[in-house]
Amino acid sequence: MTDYVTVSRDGDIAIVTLDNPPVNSLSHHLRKPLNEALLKLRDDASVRGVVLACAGRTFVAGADITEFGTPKATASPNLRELIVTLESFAKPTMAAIHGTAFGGGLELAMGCHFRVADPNAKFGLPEVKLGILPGAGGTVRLPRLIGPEKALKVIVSGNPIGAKEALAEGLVEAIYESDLVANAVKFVREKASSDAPLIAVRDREDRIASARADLPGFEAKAAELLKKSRGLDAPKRCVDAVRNSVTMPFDEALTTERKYFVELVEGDQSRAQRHLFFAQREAAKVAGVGPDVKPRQVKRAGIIGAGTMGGGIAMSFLNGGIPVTILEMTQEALDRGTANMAKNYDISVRRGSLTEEAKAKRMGLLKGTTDYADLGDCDLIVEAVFEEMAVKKEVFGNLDRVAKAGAILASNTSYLDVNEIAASTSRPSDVLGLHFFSPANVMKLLEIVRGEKTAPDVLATALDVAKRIAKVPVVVGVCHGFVGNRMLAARSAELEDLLLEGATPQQVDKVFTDFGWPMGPFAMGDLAGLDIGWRNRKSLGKTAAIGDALCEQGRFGQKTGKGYYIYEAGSRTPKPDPEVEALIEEKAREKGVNRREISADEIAERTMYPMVNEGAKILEEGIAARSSDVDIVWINGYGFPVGKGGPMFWAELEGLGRIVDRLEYWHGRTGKDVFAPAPLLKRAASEGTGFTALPKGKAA
Ligand code: T1G
Repeated sequence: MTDYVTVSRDGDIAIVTLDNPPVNSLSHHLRKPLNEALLKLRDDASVRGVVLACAGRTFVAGADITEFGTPKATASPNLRELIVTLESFAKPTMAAIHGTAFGGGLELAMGCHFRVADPNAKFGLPEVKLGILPGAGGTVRLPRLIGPEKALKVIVSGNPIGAKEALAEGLVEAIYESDLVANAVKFVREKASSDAPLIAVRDREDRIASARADLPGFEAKAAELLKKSRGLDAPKRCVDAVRNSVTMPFDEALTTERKYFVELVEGDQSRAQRHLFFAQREAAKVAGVGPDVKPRQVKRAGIIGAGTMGGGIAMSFLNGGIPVTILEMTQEALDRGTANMAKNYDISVRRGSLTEEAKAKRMGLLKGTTDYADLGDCDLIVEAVFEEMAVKKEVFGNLDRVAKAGAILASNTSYLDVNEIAASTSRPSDVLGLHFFSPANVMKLLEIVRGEKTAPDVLATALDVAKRIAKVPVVVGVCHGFVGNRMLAARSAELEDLLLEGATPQQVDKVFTDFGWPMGPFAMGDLAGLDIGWRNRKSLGKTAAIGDALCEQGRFGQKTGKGYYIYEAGSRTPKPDPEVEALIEEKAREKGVNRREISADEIAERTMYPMVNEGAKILEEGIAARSSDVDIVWINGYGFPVGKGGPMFWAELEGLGRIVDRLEYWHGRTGKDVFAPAPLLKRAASEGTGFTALPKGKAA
């Protein structure tokens, strides 16, 4: 039990220290004593100023999200009442900020007259990422401190700004390299002795007045920011609330902000996004890999293969500050690969998201070689070679020979059996899969494939490295395609037949984009390259009448200017192609398929429901430990719309009973296995428990 709030004195200045591990979130058990302490200090004539600080690793990181949906969230004193108490002070108040002043934490700090910070502090209002908006005055106070346009960017993106930017924009008064609280006390004492009037943030109008003069500029900025948040309600409400801070009196804007907050927090989108917040943290908690299992040290990584995947994986490590030795078979391939990596960094520099010196620093951590022996000092080696078992086994044979004792050997395979790869070495307990998603330096998901013999500390090391290279890890078991690609196969199984039976590529893709996917399966195929699937089918002795015909005509997608769609010179925008529709009709005739009108519901039922069904089978087999792990895979690896919480969370919203009924209908009509409802899905539907109530498994 900690003292959540302690009050100490430095002469005539009071220091109020909050202590609510792990991130000082504003739980009710913290709010109550804090409000009581502040009221006492406000009326204590011996106190001439107050500094608000936090113990532990960070200033207040926000409201306590675990209280949402419970009476505690709004129990008095709520956060808005706390801020009113702060703003009723006639003496200077200051927040001394270290770590991350996020959400309600930043709102609390803006209830103070002043804010100071340490150089590494971060400031943000990430509520939009939880499907809500700042609900304690953030949308009306932040514009008064840094201007509505800047505030709009912070609130709509949900991304933090650093201390330097906060100082430059006027969010903080000073940055102190050391002795943050002592310097804050000095600052407050000077203010208490000054004749200058104390102006609460709510009463600062200068930044608002100038914005009022240029509302069209504000609207243009808002429209630009909203482009990236298709289908989500919260970003739009964030814009409305910041606009209100400019066009409405403070109290009216504050009341309206509250109305928006209540509307959003009770909606499915926010429930979905809050589910994902905790699901991502849950996914990093792996059975048998508790805090007692220490990760191995990874000072240097080895990457085998400098192609698209190998180069992207190498960049992920370099971005995390981990030195890399990258190996190719020939100097020419090595030079081409490293040149591609430099080119990718140049694009980021041109975009302004990377500085030249940061690029140079990262490339300076890279060593290239064509000699396996040079991998001898690597602590972790990831192969990204051709997706063929024989090739993988040859590579691991070489690694077994040259890698030092204790080095972790990882395969980036998308489908193949990691146990079989591990068995081809003398050190199977040091082997696992690290499945990155293309482009590997961009996509957040990392499927950590746990082999039967993978040692716990090897998994702990993979989880630790994932955090260092800013990936979102999910531990999965061994099966064809693990979690993501196995479910993708189920989602794709009906695509050819849907075209033959009457749908067009653009009609199917529209069902997906209307659902919130960034693009539909056919546009995605054209982007990735249809020849990949074609080669995969041929290796498995499978055929796809339309997909094969397109590839036989050299229509591989965007890279050839034609695939399911046409891509006019240099454009990446898919345009429907009458030739493709004629090809589909011809193939349907050849197969004696009578084409018919196909509804959007049918398309969804024959693609997304089998995907959920496969997810249930994956849970049954223990390939994923939790349904929320499956959600995290799809959000971070395939662009599943965050407002729907991932396939398993969405399925519960959709109704598991309805999904079972429709799967049974299509199974009866077609006899196809992909529609046979998984027993676990039927049980979750009949017991009405949903997936989340099922016992938590351990990824096999
Ligand atoms: N409430 C409850 N628990 C939280 C929490 C929060 N706000 N933030 C983190 N945790 C838990 C988290 O689940 C994990 O628990 C542990 O703390 C460590 O977190 C009115 C309504 C601060 C940058 O959205 O961004 O304020 O797994 O693993 O990587 O307008 O946590 O250990 O049991 O993430 O060092 C707005 C969310 C809330 C910030 C630290 N604030 N948190 O990252 O640790 S809404 C946020 C973060 C709000 C107001 C509105 C990060 C972090 P466990 P962690 P980390």
